[in-house]
Amino acid sequence: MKRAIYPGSFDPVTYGHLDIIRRSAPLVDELIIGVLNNNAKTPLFSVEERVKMLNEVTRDMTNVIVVPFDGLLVEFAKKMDACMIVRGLRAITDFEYELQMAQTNHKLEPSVETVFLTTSLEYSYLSSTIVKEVAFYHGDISKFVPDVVRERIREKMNQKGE
Ligand code: COD
Repeated sequence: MKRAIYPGSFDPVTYGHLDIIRRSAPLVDELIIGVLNNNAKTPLFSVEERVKMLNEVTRDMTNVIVVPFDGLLVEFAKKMDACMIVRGLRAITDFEYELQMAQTNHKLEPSVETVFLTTSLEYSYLSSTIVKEVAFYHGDISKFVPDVVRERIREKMNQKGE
């Protein structure tokens, strides 16, 4: 069985992430969305909340599962018996970090390859950070995230008293 990991923070999942998920899932037997738990940055959503949202928005995709992980990505890939890491590339600004990460991961675990999908034009500007910033200032984020995610962001901002 050919398994790939699509790892990330997904804080929260956006239409840009979903586009990569939809395009990479048919390339493998199973796509595991790996949600980083021990993020150095303080996330807006807990790992449980991020996993739940991802499960909701990928419900129609039969070969996609969502799994939280801690520690090194390559260790997680080995544990899940995955041979591939999928990453999305937006602009040249992503490239340096992605190259460094792919090369480090390959040095750590040569049996795991990183493959890149370039962003679809309509999502090339989109990031979780931008979504949170627009939401913080009460802007319309309906073009950036699915309805269920929009609702969770609204609830979260209300809880925080914004
Ligand atoms: N279009 C296309 N792709 C997109 C878009 C978009 N609009 N938005 C995001 N993406 C892609 C990103 O480029 C990335 O490939 C993926 O979606 C996930 O993005 P994020 O921002 O949610 O997640 P990241 O980039 O913060 O995830 C970083 C990891 C969690 C993968 C990384 O920190 C990690 O592996 N940590 C574990 C520790 C480890 O092994 N470190 C050593 C690595 S060198």
